[in-house]
Amino acid sequence: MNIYAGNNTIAAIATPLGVGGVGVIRISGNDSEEIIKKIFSSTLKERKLPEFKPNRVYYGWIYENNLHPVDEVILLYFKAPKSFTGENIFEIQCHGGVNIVQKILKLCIDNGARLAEQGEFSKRAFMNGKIDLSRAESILDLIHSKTDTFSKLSALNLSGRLAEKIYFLRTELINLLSLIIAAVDFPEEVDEPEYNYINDKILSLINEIEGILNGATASNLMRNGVKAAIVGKPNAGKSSLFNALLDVQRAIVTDIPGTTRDIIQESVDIEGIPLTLIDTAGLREIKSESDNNYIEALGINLTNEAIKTADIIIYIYDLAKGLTEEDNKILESIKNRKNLLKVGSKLDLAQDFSSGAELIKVSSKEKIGLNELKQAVKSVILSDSTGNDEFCTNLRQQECLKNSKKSLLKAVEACNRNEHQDLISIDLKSALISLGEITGEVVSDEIINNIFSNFCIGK
Ligand SMILES: Nc1nc2c(ncn2[C@@H]2O[C@H](COP(=O)(O)OP(=O)(O)OP(=O)(O)O)[C@@H](O)[C@H]2O)c(=O)[nH]1
Ligand SMILES: [Mg+2]
Repeated sequence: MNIYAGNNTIAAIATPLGVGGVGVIRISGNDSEEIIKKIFSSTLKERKLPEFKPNRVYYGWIYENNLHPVDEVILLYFKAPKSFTGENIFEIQCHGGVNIVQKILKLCIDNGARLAEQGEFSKRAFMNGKIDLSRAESILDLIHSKTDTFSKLSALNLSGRLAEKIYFLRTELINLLSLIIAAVDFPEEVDEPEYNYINDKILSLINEIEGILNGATASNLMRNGVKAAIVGKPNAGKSSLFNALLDVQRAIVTDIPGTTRDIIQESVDIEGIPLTLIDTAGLREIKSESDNNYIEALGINLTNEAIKTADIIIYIYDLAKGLTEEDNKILESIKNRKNLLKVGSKLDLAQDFSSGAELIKVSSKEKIGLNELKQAVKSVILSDSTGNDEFCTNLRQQECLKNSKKSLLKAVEACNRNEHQDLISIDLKSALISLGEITGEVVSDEIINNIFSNFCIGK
């Protein structure tokens, strides 16, 4: 059933606003065909409409008053229920200019559509049973993913990996509940299942849930990324290392100490984990109050802020000069920081190719030691994660899994105390509800609205 019956046809620009080859405007709802019929014609000589058949492509013109051309377009028609939203959808592919797409959208709205809210197309797809909640969330992940690994995992969820697993767990739980409830309701006819049997079944479910939760840290890291700040005294080679790790000349490099005044950050993919790399201003004490120093002092303040918020500190000193008093001072101020990596720079000048356990030696100029540094960053990141990424989950889904596990543990305890099975079934039902929240079988409007409000308009 289409729960949006009535005049509630929505339209939005589905492509990013800007100049591009193609712009797409999407219309979804009962009136989409009526609206299209008012603004589309196969020719401009006379008003001519094709007979719209589903899954066909139509060529023609979007026009305004008296067949005045707006743009030459391609129309795609998806008929309910075989469309993304489960409703009648028309997609107008026009030329990708800011004015054109906005004008066509306005025509759709003037002729009866209303502007879609954020995520409303995906929300309708969910409400009309086209996708479950975990698939809808994976669309969001896919759009925002910054690394190849995360895109691949999100695409797997979109294909139903997590949903199928949850469906399997729910089925197991429903089967167990059925045995218990049948015996509770019909004690004369049905024997209650053995406590050992119930216990084993619940433990195996807990085990499965823990398996999914093992990937939680890795999932969160891939979704949110980590921040690493490169810190050291002026001229230590921070910007050079920053550029070398990014493999582009992003930050200015000179032999003048105090070159970098601002915080520069860029994202880099460290084996599937998005790392925000931050180049900072060289740390030193500023004594005089000249204008020049004032700007540098502002930069140093920003650096100190960056140090506070970074997940990883890459501390760097010049191997050719050795550890100076200034270096030691900086090191002293950050020595208690978690995830501190020490890097010796300009290895090509130092001619010191020995390797130390604590120190990673690099030459940004000769591109030596960069992979070693990346590996060190990666192992710091993964140090508190099992690295299990079989299942990719978000915080909301993890919370549901944890709640489900909690209820199952309570059920196990009740089982061990040989409680009345009616009581055990209450905890099992709670566990079932928590699992259902992941895919959206049981979920409140508030949660649904919250999820879809993170989508962009047109998605
Ligand atoms: N030979 C050699 N020179 C390097 C290397 N890395 C940096 N340098 C030189 O060291 C000088 C300072 O490098 P930067 O990367 O600007 O140093 P920084 O730490 O960003 O300096 P500030 O921004 O002033 O704090 C420049 O002249 C670089 O060319 C290296 O690996 N080998
Ligand atoms: Mg610099």
